[in-house]
Amino acid sequence: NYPFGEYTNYATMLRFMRTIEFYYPHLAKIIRIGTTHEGRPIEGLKIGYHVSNSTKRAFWIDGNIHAREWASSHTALFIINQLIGGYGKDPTITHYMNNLNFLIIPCLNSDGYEYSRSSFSPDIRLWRKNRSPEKCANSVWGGLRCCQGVDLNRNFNFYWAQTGASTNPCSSIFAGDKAFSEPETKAVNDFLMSDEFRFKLDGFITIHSYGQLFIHPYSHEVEYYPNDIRKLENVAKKAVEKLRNVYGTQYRIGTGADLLSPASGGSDDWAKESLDTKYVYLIELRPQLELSRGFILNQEELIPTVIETFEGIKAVIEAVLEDN
Ligand code: 0X9
Ligand code: ZN
Repeated sequence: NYPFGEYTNYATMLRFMRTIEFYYPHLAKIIRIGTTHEGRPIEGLKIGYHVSNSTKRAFWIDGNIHAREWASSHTALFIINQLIGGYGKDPTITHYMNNLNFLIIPCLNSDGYEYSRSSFSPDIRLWRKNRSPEKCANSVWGGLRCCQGVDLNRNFNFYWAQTGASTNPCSSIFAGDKAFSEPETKAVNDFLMSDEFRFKLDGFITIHSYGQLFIHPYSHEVEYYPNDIRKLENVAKKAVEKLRNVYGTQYRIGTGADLLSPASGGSDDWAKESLDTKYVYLIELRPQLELSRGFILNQEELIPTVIETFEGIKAVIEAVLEDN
C-alpha cells in the first residue's frame, strides 16, 4: 500500500508503517524513538517473527539522516515491504525473520526531509542538515551570521567535531554544540544504548546517497581500520557482487575517509565503536556522477535502486546469521 517508485511526504511513510503494524502485529511493532525539533515523531518498525521476543539478535537499518538523500528512505521502506510480504512465502526472508529482529527507521531526519520537499530552489531541495533553531556566529567578514540546522552525521560522539566537520552554524557540515545535541541523534543513542538493545546489535546499515559506495568504518581518519577489517571487507565484497548481479551496477568498497574524505562524528563509526556492532556499513546509493544533481535520483531509477540495494544488504544479513 505504499506507492513505490514515487517520493512521498513523511506522513505517508508513517501511515504505511502504522498500517503494517495494524495488519501484521505478530511481525511488526512501531518503535517511536523520539521527537524532532518541529515535533514530528521519529518512528520506525521493529520487524521479525515473535517480534516481542527480546532475546533475539538485532539488525539496524536507517535512512534519510541527510535531508536531500530521498532515495535512502525509499530503500528502507522497500526493505520493510519485502520482509513483511516475504514472511512465510520466501524461505530466505522467513529465515531472516525467524532469527533476527530488524530495527528500521526509514527517515531519521523528517524535519529536514519535509523542508527539502518544500521547494525546488537549490538551497532548499539540496538541504542536508536537520532544522534545529538558529545559532549565530561571527563571520570571517565581520558581523553576526545566524543559521539553522546541524549535520546529524557529524553529531555522534565519535571523535566529535575533529575532522571534516564545522563549528560554524552556517556550514552544511555543522557538528552542533556538542555530541548528541540534536533530538534525532540523541534518540538513536538512547534507543540503541538501552538495556534492550545495547549488546544485541550485529548489523548496522545507514543508507545515504550518492556515489555507489559500500563504506565500512572508520571514516574519521585515512588508513585507519577496525581489527576485523578483513571480515568487513569480505562481506562488503559479497554484498557488492550480489548487488551487481541484479543490473550490473558497480560499487566501490572502502572507508569514507579513504574513498571521500575524513569526517568524524558519523553514526557508522559510533555504531562500530560504542555499540561494538560487528557489521557496520554506510551505503551511498546511485547514481555515481560527481555532480550535486545526484541527490535527485530519477524516479525511474528508484525501483531498480531499491531492489539491487536490498540484494546487497542480504549478504550482510546472511553474514550475521552465519556468525550466530
Ligand atoms: O559525509 C557524510 O556524512 C557521508 N557522505 S554524504 O554524501 N551522504 O554526506 C559519508 C560519511 C562516511 N562516514 C563517516 N564519515 N563516518
Ligand atoms: Zn548522506
